[in-house]
Amino acid sequence: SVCAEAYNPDDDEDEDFEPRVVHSKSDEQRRRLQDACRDILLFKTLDQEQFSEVLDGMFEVLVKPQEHIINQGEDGDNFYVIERGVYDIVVLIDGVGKCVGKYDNKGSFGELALMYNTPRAATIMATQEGALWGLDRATFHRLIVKNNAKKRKMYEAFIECVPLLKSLELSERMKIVDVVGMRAFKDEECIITQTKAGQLDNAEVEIARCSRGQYFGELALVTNKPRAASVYAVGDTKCLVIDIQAFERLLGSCKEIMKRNISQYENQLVALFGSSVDLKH
Ligand code: 1OR
Repeated sequence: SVCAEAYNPDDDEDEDFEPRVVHSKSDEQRRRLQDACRDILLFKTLDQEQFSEVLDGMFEVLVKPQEHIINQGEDGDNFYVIERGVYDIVVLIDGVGKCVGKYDNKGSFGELALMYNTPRAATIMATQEGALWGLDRATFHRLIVKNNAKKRKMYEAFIECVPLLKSLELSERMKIVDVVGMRAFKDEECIITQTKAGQLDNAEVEIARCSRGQYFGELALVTNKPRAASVYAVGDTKCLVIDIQAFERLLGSCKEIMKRNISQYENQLVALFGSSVDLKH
């Protein structure tokens, strides 16, 4: 007889018997690696043991100007965390390579082909000398992709009730869950700092409070302008965090909804200060 069973990643034990890859490192290398990985969102939901296995599995890669670390269309071999250097993100549009963004001395790339078994979605090119930390496909799969199944279970219900994400399909929402990290903030901790270019350092005024299911931090990403407000935790809080490239990739279709909110922000400012600040231009 034939028995149909739902896929359970925990049953998929084969690769657990694969030998663990350990690339030995000097204390100094390990310290640099740990620094580079501190803010990597994909690692933010791993437990300590998993995280230290990830660090064991990583190896240093030095790159030269113009070097292609990843070529669009190829199969995925490694995931990369940036230690230093500037990298262009180049995507073929109508057959022509176009630079659609860059990584500036921080961040990570190369997760998509490994997570979804797809060809590389972009070319990543070093614009100067740099250093990366690579993680091979099998280790990435064993530690990160498997953890994603747990993440989906944990955050699915929450993401369902975020109004901004209502317009997305389930599969799109799950892709967001795959790349978010969780960050906890203590009461009064500063989450975002307003950029005050050449202005008088005025006293801060509370203009709004966000709670469960709401979002902040999108304005600077939508308008490419400096941070327009500071954000502080009220009580101990937990936030799901998405990085800018994933934001562009996954929430591009939500930008129109977010833009509508900008006029609301402007109205709030008028109500408070009697004058408008142009947030959009
Ligand atoms: P990968 O394994 O597909 C290329 O190899 C990597 O570039 C990819 O994983 C991401 O980590 C990274 N679209 C697709 N991939 C991107 C993008 C991107 N940005 C970075 N990567 N877009 C640009 C968003 C700023 C959308 C372009 C249409």
